[in-house]
Amino acid sequence: MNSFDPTAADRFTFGLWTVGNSGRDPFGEPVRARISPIEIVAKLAECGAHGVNLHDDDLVPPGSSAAQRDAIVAAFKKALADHGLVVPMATVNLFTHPIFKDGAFTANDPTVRAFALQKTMGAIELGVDLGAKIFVFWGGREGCETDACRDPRTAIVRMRESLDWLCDWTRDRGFDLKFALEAKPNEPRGDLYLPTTGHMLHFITTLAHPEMVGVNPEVAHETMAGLSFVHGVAQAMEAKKLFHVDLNAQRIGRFDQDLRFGSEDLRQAFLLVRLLEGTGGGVKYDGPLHFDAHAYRTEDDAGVWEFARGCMRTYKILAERARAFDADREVAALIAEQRSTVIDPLLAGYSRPKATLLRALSIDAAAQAQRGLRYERLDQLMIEHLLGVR
Ligand code: GLT
Ligand code: MN
Ligand code: MN
Repeated sequence: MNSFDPTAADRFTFGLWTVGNSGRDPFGEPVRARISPIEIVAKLAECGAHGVNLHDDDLVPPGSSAAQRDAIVAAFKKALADHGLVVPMATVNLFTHPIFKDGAFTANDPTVRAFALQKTMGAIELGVDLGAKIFVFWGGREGCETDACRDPRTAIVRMRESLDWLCDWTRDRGFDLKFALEAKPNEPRGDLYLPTTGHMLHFITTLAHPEMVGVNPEVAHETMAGLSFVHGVAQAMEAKKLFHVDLNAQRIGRFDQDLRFGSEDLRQAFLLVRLLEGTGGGVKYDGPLHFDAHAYRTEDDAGVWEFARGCMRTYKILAERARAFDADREVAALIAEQRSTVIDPLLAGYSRPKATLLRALSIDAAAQAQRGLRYERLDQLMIEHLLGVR
């Protein structure tokens, strides 16, 4: 074992649906046989993961009787205990069943919305039973192909009604659970409502219990829209709303690829790990590090576990590279921002005397504009750390 091999202390988690992905896509049938949840638990523990997350339907097949459900859950709990794995997060599948073809919480038909709430309450109970402290909402069908079908404002109102309802119900049941909202710009719907982490962060401020609700940003989702994932995560952290994070890799302009963490855009992956680990300063993220990704369709079962180990090792290698980067004196000197004991205090917090002083400041804009900021050197140093030559 070397220092990049994962251990439970690293807080790495995978979903049953991730390592359990059978390689089915819109153009092709599965290429791998189903791996049972119990086998997944054993294998993840062997690979050094800390936890496993699930949708209600990943563990308990829809249509199971209460007795079947209880037997499945008991066997799963035993496997968790035998292998020392935990379930930090649970979620609900509100996208596979055809009833959700027009959405779940935002569907026009109130019967569908009622079914979505019923299903979510069952999934919350299952998650709490397994010890989950975070419940993720990914509204895969909460969108449309034609905006003629529904006023998009109505969709937002329905989303709020559903989340408020579920927050109140969760409180009423006395569950110790937080909600994390996951944004995605499109796919499977033409457009999804609340398409980015920023949209979600504002939406949360309009809820009845905003303190219960945060975000679960996913690398692939922000990147699909061509946005900076690092900026989205940073905004969530600054707002103390990063409750969970979905790590994977993605190329801009493609379908949701959910690739092995760090396998595309290493530079963004490095900056993300640096942000989460706080090596450059600021508060470190201490929640679960979840890989919402799956192995290439070319792989057999051995390739799946190779994929899982790869996600975790790359995260740890990048964390080590980030520490080295931020411990580099030349880097620190280049990053040190300019400070002024005269100007800085004028800019923070308005007062009339400050406004007078600020307006009277003599600033040589031309001289200021001519200063080179040496970010080329800084970025090259980052690349050299990333490439392991410094
Ligand atoms: C689905 C989706 C993910 C979500 C999962 C949780 S399900 O795989 O693509 O981004 O996080 O519902
Ligand atoms: Mn996700
Ligand atoms: Mn995805």
